[in-house]
Amino acid sequence: MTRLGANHLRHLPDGVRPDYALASQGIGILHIGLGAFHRAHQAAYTDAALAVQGGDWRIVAVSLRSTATVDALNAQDGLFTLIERGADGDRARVIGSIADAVAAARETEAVSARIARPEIRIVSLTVTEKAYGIDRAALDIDPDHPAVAADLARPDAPQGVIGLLVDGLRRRRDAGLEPPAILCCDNLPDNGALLRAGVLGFARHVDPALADWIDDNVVFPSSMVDRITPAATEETVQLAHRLTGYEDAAAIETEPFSQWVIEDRFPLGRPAWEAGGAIFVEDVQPYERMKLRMLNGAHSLIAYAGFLAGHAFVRDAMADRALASLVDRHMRAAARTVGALEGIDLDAYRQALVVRFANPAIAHQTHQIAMDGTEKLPLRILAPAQEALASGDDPAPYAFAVAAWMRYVLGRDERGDPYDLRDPRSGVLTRAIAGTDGSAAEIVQALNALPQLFPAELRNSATFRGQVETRLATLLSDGMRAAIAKEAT
Ligand code: CS2
Repeated sequence: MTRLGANHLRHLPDGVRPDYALASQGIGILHIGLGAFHRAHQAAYTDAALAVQGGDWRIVAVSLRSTATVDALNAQDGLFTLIERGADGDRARVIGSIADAVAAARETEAVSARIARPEIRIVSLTVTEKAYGIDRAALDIDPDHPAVAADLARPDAPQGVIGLLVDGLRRRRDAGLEPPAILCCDNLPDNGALLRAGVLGFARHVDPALADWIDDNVVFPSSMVDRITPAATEETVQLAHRLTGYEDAAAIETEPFSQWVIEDRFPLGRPAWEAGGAIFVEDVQPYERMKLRMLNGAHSLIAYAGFLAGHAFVRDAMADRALASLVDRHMRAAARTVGALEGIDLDAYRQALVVRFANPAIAHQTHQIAMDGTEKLPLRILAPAQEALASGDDPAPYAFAVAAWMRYVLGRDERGDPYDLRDPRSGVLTRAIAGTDGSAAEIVQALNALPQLFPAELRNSATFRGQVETRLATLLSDGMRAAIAKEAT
């Protein structure tokens, strides 16, 4: 098998090969978080922009933890195959926008030093919710977050996202250069403002003058990103080989749909991302609410309820009619908290989500989405639940999702087999559960009492607690399938 690489590009058919001369496009973006999502999303939009308009906008992609993807990409001159999989077939395209990949764990100074290089005009991020360590309520850093704590102790040798950004910006200021725009692409509401608060909070602790410079000079546009992208598997690599004829250890599969809504604030310029379909707006927040609450909220419901009902993949959960009806109910409830959005028909958006979730070609594991529940739940489920309650809407759909999560936190499936919770607070969760008598009432009480999880309005609402407890009791006594059937009638 021949490995994908720049000198084979000319053998690839039109439409598969990047439509521009890679070597003549310089670097303009440093991206942190080299997971599947970045490769299926921002890297693909940048590739489309380069094809249409060119420009020095190729990407240096940094992986904070893994070295395997970095090595795979560098062995392929940064090239990788993106496979779009839909009900009507698979389509492969080789993406050329990544110029270089860096493993932060191996090259500790490389990230901040690169941020300070003049050609870097945008720093973008997809590091997942849990990596930031920002206290959303205080709009400051969370000093107890492990990476934040470590970086506060050694701000000159940062390893976490916020520490790296602040150190990079410091070097940039010291070099007398204008700062890059910092573009958060994670599923967080108001993600630009949130990241700004975290970066400023950290800088205030370590260098107040730097904090002032950041405050005055650095822009943090918000963005809403969307593309359902499961983790790559051995099958992805085989499929890439079948479709292109080349071996590709960094191949990714994704759905045909993708969306990117961005605030157009890039003082040093940006790629023509419109070429890939990006939309530029004044205010991203309403789009983020829609996506987080309807797509991601429903996804979490599918993850917990589906996983425990024995559905390994989202598409299987959608084939379960009773569960699919709860997904629909959940999205309708979430839409009521979103409000009117110019140019968007929320009914059509919901219907499109049903089709996307059911995509027979995408094997998106419920266990993958179930990961990091303590990070995801407050944004996707608890925030709209709180608003529903305040506005007099029935919060039952959210109560069911929360009960499903609580059942999931027990860490054993209905056959008694254990599974990995994969949550940054899994130790805390397990200890909280161990201190109960196993009844729904005590489990609700224990999980409700965890700090920084349930908002006070929900914790103190007899209605919501009662709804969660009744549902959890059914789950414990009758199992998930019976609970879904009961809820759906
Ligand atoms: C999913 C998201 O894993 C998860 O939590 O809900 O990754 C989802 O697939 C993306 O946000 C889709 O854009």
